[in-house]
Amino acid sequence: MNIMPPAEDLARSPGGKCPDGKSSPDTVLIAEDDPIFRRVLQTWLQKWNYRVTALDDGADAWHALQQDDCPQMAILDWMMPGLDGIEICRRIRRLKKGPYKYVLLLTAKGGKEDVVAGLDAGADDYLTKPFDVNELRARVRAGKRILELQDALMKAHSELQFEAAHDHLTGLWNRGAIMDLLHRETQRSARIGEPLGVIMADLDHFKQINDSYGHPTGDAVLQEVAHRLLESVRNYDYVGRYGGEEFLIVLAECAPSDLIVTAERMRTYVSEKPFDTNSGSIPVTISIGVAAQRLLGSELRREEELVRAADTALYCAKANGRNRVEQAPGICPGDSARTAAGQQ
Ligand code: GH3
Ligand code: MG
Ligand code: MG
Ligand code: MG
Repeated sequence: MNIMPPAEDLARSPGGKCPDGKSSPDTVLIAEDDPIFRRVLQTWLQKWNYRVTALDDGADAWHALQQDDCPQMAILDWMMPGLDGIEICRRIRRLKKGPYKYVLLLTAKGGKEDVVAGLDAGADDYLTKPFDVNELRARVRAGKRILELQDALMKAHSELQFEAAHDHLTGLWNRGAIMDLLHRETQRSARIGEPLGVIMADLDHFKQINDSYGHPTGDAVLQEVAHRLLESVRNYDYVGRYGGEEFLIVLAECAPSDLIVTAERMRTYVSEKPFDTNSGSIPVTISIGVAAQRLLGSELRREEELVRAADTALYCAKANGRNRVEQAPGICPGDSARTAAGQQ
C-alpha cells in the first residue's frame, strides 16, 4: 500500500504547542525521529483535519506534553533520541494534572511482549511500522472518540460542581459553599493575622413585595439585589445567598473601616434606584449587619460565631428602622454603632 502523502506542505510545526495554542481532541503531537515517517504521519493527519505538532526528539516531546495547552493525543515513536516513547508514556501517566492524554505508540517492534510492555507503560494503543494508512486513520479516530467522551465527562463534571456550589436563582454561592468559603477564610486569616469581615444583608419587607407583585417579581428582585451586591464588592470577595432573602458576604483582608464603607456602599446601591421589573418600578431596601473576626479585645475564631455576630447586628438594623447598617460591637475603636439612611 502506498503510504506517501498527497500534500507536500511538510513544514515542521514550531515546537511545544499545537499551532493555534488550544488543546482539543483533534490536536495531535507526533514524536518521531525518522524524517520519512514523521513527514508521512504529519501530512496524513493534517489532511484528516487534525492540528499537528511534529517533533523529532523524545525530550522535546515530553517538554511539550507538560504545557497547559498541549495536544491531547500523542503518537510516540518507541526508539528516539532524548527519551524513548515508553518512558514518555510512563511519565504522562504519572502526571496528575490536566485532561487525559491518549497515547498511540509507534513501533517497529511487533512482538507480543513489546506490545504488552507498551500498554503496561501507559499507551492506549499501538501501531507497528510500516503501518497501513487506513489502520492509522481508524486508530487515531478511535483515540479522538475517547478524548471527546473524556471532554464531555469533564464538562458534565464541572457543571455538576458548579450546580452543587451555586444558587439556581441568583447564581451566587449557595449556603453550603459560602459557609465552606467562610470556614477556609477564617482559618487563613487567623493563621496569617489579616483582618476578615462578614456582612449579612436582608431585604426589608420582602414579603410585601411578593404579596403585592407576585412570586416571579419577587424572584426578579432577588436577582437584581444579587447583581447589585456583586457590583458593590471587590472581585475577590465572596457573595452568597445564605437563605431566602438573606445574603452573606465574606471579605478577606478587609480592614474594619473598609468593611463599613463596603456595607454602606451595598445599602446605598440597592436603595438609590428603584428596581425596574415587569410589574413596574419597585423601591427596595436592605438592612445590614457587619462583624469582623478580630473585635476589640477578642477574636471570633469560629465561622459560626462570626455569622452570629453579624446576624445580631442585622437584627439591630431591623429593630432600629431598617435600610441601615449596624456593626457588631468592637469593630472600630470609638465607633459605637451605626450608619443609616440619612441619619448618622
Ligand atoms: P423583614 O424586613 O423583617 O426582613 O421582613 P421580610 O418580609 O423581608 O421578612 P420575612 O421573613 O417575613 O419574609 C421573607 C420572605 O421572603 C418570605 C418568603 O416567601 C420570601 N422568599 C424566600 N425565598 C424566596 C424566593 O426564592 N423567591 C421569592 N419570590 N420569595 C422568597
Ligand atoms: Mg525512532
Ligand atoms: Mg427580610
Ligand atoms: Mg430574612
